[in-house]
Amino acid sequence: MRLIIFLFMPTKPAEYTSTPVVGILMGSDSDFEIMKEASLVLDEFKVSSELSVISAHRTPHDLEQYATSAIARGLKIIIAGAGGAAHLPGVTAAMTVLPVIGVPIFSKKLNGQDSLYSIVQMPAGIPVATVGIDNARNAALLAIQILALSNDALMADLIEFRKKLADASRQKTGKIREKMYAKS
Ligand code: AIR
Repeated sequence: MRLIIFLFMPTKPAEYTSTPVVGILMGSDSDFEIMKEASLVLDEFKVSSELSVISAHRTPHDLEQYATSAIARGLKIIIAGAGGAAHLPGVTAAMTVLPVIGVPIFSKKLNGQDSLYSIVQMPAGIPVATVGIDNARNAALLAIQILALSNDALMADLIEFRKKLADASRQKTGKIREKMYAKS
């Protein structure tokens, strides 16, 4: 998957260049190694983003400021990753009508299930689109899919990306047959 992303080159630059359109939040700098993947995918598609550490529990007022000013600052989508009692995506979603995509971060104590359930089990009316544990890459791809609905260049890049993904998957038949042959 990583290889595919880095091989992929957008056919032409998407519309977004300088002002961040995707805000990437994380509850702590300990989430960075996971959340930076979202930033890298967005970079590959030439979608501008900004990274911030804000905690729903440690800096709740900063979160309020961030979420309530997000639309005015030009953000279109927020990706939020947190671990443990991971309220960051949900609280963010409560304070903005922008789509929020939640990334449950793996936690040692409960194997990330605490993060996943905290993020996915939102009350009716305030959705958070939740990706798999540590799957910041999918969060970025989902953000790109949403943005591509109103951006033809980005949509063309996505279609190209999917073609390359399918090609790489098809090549796996040959690879496993080679392995089988090498063993016998
Ligand atoms: N966290 C921070 N504030 C609220 C929460 N839920 C999360 C972070 C991180 C975990 O707590 O998102 O995944 C551990 O943070 P730290 O700073 O102790 O490493």
